[in-house]
Amino acid sequence: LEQFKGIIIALYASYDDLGEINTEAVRRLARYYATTGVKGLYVGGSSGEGMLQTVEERKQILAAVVAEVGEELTIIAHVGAAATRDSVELAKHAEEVGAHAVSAVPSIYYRLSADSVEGHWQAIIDASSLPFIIYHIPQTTGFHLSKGLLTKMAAQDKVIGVKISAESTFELQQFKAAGGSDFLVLNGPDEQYLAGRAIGADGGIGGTYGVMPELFLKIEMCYAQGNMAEAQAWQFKVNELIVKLLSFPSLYGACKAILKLRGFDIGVPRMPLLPCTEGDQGRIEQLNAEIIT
Ligand code: HMN
Repeated sequence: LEQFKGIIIALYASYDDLGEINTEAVRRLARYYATTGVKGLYVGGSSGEGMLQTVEERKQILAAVVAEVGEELTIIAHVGAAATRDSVELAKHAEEVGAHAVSAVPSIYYRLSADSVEGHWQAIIDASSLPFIIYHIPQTTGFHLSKGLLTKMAAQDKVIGVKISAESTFELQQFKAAGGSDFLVLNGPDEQYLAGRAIGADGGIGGTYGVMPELFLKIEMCYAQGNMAEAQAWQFKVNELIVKLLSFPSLYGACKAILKLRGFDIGVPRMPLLPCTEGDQGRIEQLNAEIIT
């Protein structure tokens, strides 16, 4: 499980000027991340706009990522979708192209019972021989994963962990305890990376890591060395930056605008997510300067 412990970047989607998938840009960005020292990439999740893409597009992106950096980085394919059959198809594809694990949110839109979500996840788990990481993000899916269901799912060998984007670190600790010592818990809220680690997370998957991987690696390194004061100072710096990132029309629009300044043109987020405007450019440049100093 070591390959899943540490800093895992939730990869942004790369589009061309027409808004179509740009696999060349996907590869360039993934290649760059492979040089930063992070553990892996989480493909097609919230930051990856998987929910705004067709099944074919999601396959294209994942295949490009694995082909480019699959030997160097741990690649987790997020296959969550509204329809179970889409998720099943994506899970099969993830195994075919050589991803290292699959992960999924509960099916979205319908208000679902625990049995229904369990069936959805089980179908995805059964669709491939890859390990599975539950994605718990109740604030967007509306589904609250109970400790009971988590424990039941974790009893299967293939279910190796959970990514928790809920803000309660108490819940994170409870899930870790429920899953047992060899069950991975990955922190979701980047603002609480250090808090998550301190209470039991094995690492994190985050959407803001992609514009400041070095800073998250510093938090992680200081924490691993037992240097809490310095780890905390880095987390505080990161949080100041995140507050600013969240002040733009969309978080991903801001992250993409920042990467563009650094020579990675990955387009703007798809509607309904809002891009940054001309008027935001000055503040984007300022924020980029703050991140890199
Ligand atoms: C993903 O699936 O793309 C991310 O890993 C999800 C991640 O937990 C992010 N949550 C959301 O986007 C809802 C965070 O990284 C989040 O972007 C960050 O904490 C800033 O609030």
